[in-house]
Amino acid sequence: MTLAQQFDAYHLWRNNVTHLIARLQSWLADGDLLDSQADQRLRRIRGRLTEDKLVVAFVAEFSRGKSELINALFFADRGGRVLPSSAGRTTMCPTEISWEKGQLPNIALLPIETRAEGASIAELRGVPEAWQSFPFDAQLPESIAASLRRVGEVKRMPADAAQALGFAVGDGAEGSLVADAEGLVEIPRWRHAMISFPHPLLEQGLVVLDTPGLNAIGAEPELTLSLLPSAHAVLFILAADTGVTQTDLSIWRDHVGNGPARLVVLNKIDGLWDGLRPNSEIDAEIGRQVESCGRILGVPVSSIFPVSAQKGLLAKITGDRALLAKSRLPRLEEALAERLLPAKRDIVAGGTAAEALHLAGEARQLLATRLAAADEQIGELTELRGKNESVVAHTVGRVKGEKETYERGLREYYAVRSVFSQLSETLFSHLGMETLRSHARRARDTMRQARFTPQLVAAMGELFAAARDNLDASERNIVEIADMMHAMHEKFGKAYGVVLDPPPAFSLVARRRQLDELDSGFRRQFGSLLNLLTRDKRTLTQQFFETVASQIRKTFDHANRDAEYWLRALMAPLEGQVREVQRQLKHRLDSVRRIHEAADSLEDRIEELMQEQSLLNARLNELEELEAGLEAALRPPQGKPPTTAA
Ligand SMILES: Nc1nc2c(ncn2[C@@H]2O[C@H](COP(=O)(O)OP(=O)(O)OP(=O)(O)O)[C@@H](O)[C@H]2O)c(=O)[nH]1
Ligand SMILES: [Mg+2]
Repeated sequence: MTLAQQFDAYHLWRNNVTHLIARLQSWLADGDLLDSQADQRLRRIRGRLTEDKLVVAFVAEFSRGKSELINALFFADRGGRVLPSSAGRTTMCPTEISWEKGQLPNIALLPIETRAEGASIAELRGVPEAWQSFPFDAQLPESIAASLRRVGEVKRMPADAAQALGFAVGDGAEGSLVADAEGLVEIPRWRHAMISFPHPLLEQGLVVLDTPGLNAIGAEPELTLSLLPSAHAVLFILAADTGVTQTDLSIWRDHVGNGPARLVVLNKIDGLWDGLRPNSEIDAEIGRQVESCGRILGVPVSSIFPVSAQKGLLAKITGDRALLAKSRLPRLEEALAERLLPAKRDIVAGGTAAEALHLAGEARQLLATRLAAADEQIGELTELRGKNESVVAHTVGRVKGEKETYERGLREYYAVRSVFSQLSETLFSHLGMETLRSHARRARDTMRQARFTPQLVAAMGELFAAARDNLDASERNIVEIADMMHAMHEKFGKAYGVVLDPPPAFSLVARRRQLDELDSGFRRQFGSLLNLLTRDKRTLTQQFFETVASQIRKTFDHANRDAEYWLRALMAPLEGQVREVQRQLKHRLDSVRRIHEAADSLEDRIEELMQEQSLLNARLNELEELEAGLEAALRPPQGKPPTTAA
């Protein structure tokens, strides 16, 4: 399937899931089974389903053909180049291309000077005044080209001013900038570009992230520590004419790594089409190059895609099918589609499945309790048929006794609930944003006073250590809470014959791993950059620090949300059942009392209960059908094992 077809299939699936969840939501509301928290939860799930984006990032040393590949993969239908692509350095700043209906086609650029202000790109996204915006006419290729060329704009400034913005100035080694005779260096004019470009794939939620070559990559920690790690797929591009150079290798190691959704592209294979050798020989040579790249990067050859972006683009524009096949672009397209969308589907399905099905399960348990109570009452009342007044009085006494015993038993439940609240509070004190903020404040102060690199790194190390300690302490809390609730579920279930699904498992392992990845990414990147900088490490250090701190914040934020959801999922079913059993006992007592007082006829009451019974059975069937629909939609497509995505 092509990317466009995969996108269509994904959207069909997503609309189906959204529709099923909406049905579940209204069904729960109709049956009075939806509390406000659960309602909010379902709303959020639906919001998440409609808003989701898919980010594909292109990373490489300069001039490997990133921009050309983007043009060939996504924009060939425009009949020419959309992104500028030329020899030497072309793209000077990270460039995000996306589209939302109703926008005007334009390019918004963030001046490089904003680096000195300490605000992150993420923060500045919400500040339109910080950006310079240039609209273009998406129907006119010249208008598009003229506006998009701005991503390549540079400016000259004194070396120390450039250093104050976090650029490395040196002898040109490892991408450091070299000052000219007047002491000026050339730096990118913009820090980040956001292009709004009307396009069907972009409208479906695709976001393309083009990046500049090495030195500009490394100098924007937010790109490398935040944008790239969160991309759904990263394409790393090599060129057949250069092979894997030292800088390619360091970009690969520092910024791409080998997460599951990483694809390696060996571009410019047309350089080998010399017109003299037979195709078989050329193919063999491409095969050898692919193998050698695989060996050096440590990836299987099946993840390496030899292509010619330029010929692929040309072939698409001129409709030359033979050339397109020869460019091998279609295979890359397929691989991208196959890895990207199923992976995305699994992530979305995973999150959605757990939450929506859990809520449905809670409702099912409540209905089951109601049904069991109706059954029991029918039995109880049927026994009273033809019995005298004293037997009825005896039954009233028995139900009353049961109700009192139950209410006494609830004391234990209230005690557990209060311990639960205390433990939850402790959990949030470890996981809380306030704690994290105070760690960050301390680390920031230490960094300000630090004068040498090891001190800087140590201060960051302390922040990571503090964050880890908090996750560990939270994990211990989680185990304690889980044990207690497990016992409570079991006890309650046994005592009242109520069937409760086992409480959901929860752990912070994934968050812990995020933290570890951030830590090692930071160490690698910060370490190699600091070696480059001879003086004025302040701006860069500050940028690194703020990026890391905000990523840790994000991790904790997620952990908090997960924990909140988990605690609710632990307590809500129990709470619901406690109330339900209480209500049922009250009903039973009321109805035998009324029969005793001859206010109601026994037969009428039995008839009523039987109607309720069949209504509950019908509702349970409806719910089961809804659950089955959701489960089927959320199961991975047949024949394909679930993908693990980055
Ligand atoms: N022969 C050949 N040249 C290519 C191919 N792909 C790109 N190029 C050329 O390589 C040069 C660099 O391409 P770009 O797309 O600008 O490379 P980039 O990776 O975006 O480079 P920066 O933006 O500078 O980081 C341009 O002159 C392209 O025309 C290809 O498949 N074959
Ligand atoms: Mg480029």
